[in-house]
Amino acid sequence: MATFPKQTYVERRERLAKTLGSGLLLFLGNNVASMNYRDNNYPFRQDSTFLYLFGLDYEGLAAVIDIDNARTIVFGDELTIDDIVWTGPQPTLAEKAASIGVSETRPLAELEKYVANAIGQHQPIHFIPPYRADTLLWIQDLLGVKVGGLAGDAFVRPMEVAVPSLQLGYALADMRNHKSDEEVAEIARAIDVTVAMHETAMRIVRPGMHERDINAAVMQVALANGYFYSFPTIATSHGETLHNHGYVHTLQDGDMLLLDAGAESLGHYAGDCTSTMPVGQNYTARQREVYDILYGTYDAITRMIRPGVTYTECHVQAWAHIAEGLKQLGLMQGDPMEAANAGAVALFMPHGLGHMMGLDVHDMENYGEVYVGYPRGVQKDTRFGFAALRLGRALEPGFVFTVEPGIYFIPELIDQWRAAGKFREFINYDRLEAYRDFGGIRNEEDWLITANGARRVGRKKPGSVEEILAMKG
Ligand SMILES: [Mn+2]
Repeated sequence: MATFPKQTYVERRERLAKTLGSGLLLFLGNNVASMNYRDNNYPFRQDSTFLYLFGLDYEGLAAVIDIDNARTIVFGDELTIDDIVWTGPQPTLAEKAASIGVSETRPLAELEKYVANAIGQHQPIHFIPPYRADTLLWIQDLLGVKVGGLAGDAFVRPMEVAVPSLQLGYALADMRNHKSDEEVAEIARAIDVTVAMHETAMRIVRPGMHERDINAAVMQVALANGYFYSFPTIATSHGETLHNHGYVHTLQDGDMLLLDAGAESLGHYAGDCTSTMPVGQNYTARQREVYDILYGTYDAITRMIRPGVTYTECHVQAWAHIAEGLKQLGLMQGDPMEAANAGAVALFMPHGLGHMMGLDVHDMENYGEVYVGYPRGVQKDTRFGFAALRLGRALEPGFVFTVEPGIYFIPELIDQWRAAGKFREFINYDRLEAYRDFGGIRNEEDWLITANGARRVGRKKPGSVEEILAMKG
């Protein structure tokens, strides 16, 4: 039933309890979310923290780890005959709980009493930030107070507002940031299907197709493997719009298609890759020049990542590499490293170099990015470009994350910077005019930090010009 053996979940919960030391840890599973009326639902997706600790992929569950009273309880209800008629039989609650090493189960209605009793005893209650409206209301009902946004101390009576627990967020982020071998194997399965999605697009794309055809074709690959997507696919000839979810353009000879798509495995681990391929038989000479700068940047970063290197350094190196290349094209000038450090290359790459990946495609972003991607107590650099870096900490063995440099020509941003006279010492705005209609390109693959280096997770995706053109046959 669960993705991993029972012992995996037992060990995770024991380790978490040991790290926290005391208190009541409260975990609410996800419920089905309605699309347009109550019984027409989005596909069910369990909460990732619940999956990580309890592995049970069913709606309507909650759980507590009551450290002070040394008990772990799964709360839920048995199916009614109506449920069984409409949605089929399931194991009993006791069987579900036993499969992940929990021996105590109770009806969902008893959760309220259990939490009320803990509040009455002034027991500190830890929970993670709710990101769904119904979960927020559920927690507020259970605690009897409003829940605030910013994390802080555990809730204990008589606080008037409860906030997500900083201590719990850091403890979980530390565990989930370091992937075990069995997690890496599951991520590799997601990536293998992700790579097949990208290869399919490279094989079929041709002038006259629509972006929606590519979206459908890559989704077909995920679904035919029994998988789903780990985020809504981006398939566009306008890659300069970073999150382009339209699928409205007809693909023409001379266009490039940017595909940012990933599969989610049966165990709900994510893959996340981006490819930029020519729609016709080849890249134009100008596209190839810029693409080679991009892929050279990607390649240089993959040689740089190892334990101890900070991802902020990698990000600035990627910017410097891009500046060096754009200098060759006459679009930038001055010292590439200076341009990178000053933030001038954010004009061409306004997003971060990558992010953690695991049960969530941006792993644990629901806890808050700084808990996951930055060292404790460190706030993000708020300058344009730097602020978009989701991962900025020193890399450690077990980290799985994306390497995804991009080069974009965003006319509105170019105009704004030019009008403001920004970084004139580094950017040749006159030469840049000829690239206004270039679009945007990105290459993204997923890497694991090992004891003394790094390795790709899963099968290699075609990334260089030669590899991508070879897919066209
Ligand atoms: Mn990504």
